[in-house]
Amino acid sequence: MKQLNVAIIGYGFMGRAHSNAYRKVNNFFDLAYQPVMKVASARQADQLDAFAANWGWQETDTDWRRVVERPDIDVVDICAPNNMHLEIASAAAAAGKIIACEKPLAMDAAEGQRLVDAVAASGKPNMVWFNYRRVPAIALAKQIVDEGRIGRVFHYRSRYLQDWTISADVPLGGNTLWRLDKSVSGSGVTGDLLAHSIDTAMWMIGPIASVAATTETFIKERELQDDPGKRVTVEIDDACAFLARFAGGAMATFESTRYARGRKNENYFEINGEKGSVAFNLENAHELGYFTHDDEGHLRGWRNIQVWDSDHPYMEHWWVPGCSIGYEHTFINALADFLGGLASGTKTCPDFADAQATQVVCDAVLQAADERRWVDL
Ligand code: SOE
Repeated sequence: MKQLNVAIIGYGFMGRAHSNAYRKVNNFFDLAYQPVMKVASARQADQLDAFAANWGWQETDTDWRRVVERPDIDVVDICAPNNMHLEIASAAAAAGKIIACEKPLAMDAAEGQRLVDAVAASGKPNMVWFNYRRVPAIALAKQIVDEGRIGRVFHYRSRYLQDWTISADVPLGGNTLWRLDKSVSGSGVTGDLLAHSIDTAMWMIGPIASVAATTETFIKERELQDDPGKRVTVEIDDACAFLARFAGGAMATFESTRYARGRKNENYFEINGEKGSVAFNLENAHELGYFTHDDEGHLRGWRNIQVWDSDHPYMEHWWVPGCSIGYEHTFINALADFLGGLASGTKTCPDFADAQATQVVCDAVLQAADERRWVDL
């Protein structure tokens, strides 16, 4: 196996999810490459050291610039907050590194385009961790659509619902709540959650041609996490709903909020075609709903496919049939695809250009909401 030295920048939720993937990927997938967890970088030395010790990163460095310049580093993995993606990924591209970047690609499409140009100039492989493409049931939905089993698509229906910001006492900013600070996140649910939905939708049925949207910020002021007592205006979209028309002719609805009491991470979509439909909900991640009109009339009905057999996407790499896999495995599957692509020289994961297409839609959605009109892409 060829070794690939990895540097990870950031140690939050995604830092942990990616670290777990680097640790396990060669245990489950037969690959030509083996990632070596060389160095972890973040600003706060004590927390960084604890993170590195827990996950097995060999070294730490609080200066990401020094890390990115190291000649022994092959891959730079960016898990830092969104407002740092541009600077870190640009430096990594200039240093000729392979880049794996968390979603969304950037703060907005202007930044995203600069990153697409930077990786094009470097010519090195790159990917963005839209991990939900690697949920076996979502990959199976894609297979069913690609096999033509649902036929011409009329409708795409999507919602991504959470409830963790309902309390007005949740502060904003700092290490853990930067997603609520627009200057760090770029946007609210649009960039954070709808980016997943848009990526999945365009992967399934092609590009989005136009959007009309509405957004809301329910809690207008919050206390700063790092400066208790100081209150600031909340600028992110707490909720967003948009209509879309796909270039292929399908119409769509997308909804996202962090104010759906009881919904923790409901990432749902349904696709209705001429011959059939598929439906998926991340809260029952090992199941895929499938309806086919091809069945004989008296047998017609929604099937609930348990996606845990070895002929389902990814599942031959995991346990015996009937043993489902979970959230963390989607990152391992994504990494396995990426490493497989590096070995074969083929693109296997959403790359910066794909993520930029999503970023452009996110920008158009926010513009449509601001200007209360349809925006063409
Ligand atoms: C937000 O709560 C969040 O962690 C997103 O940032 C992730 O991308 C999503 O997968 C789960 O929810």
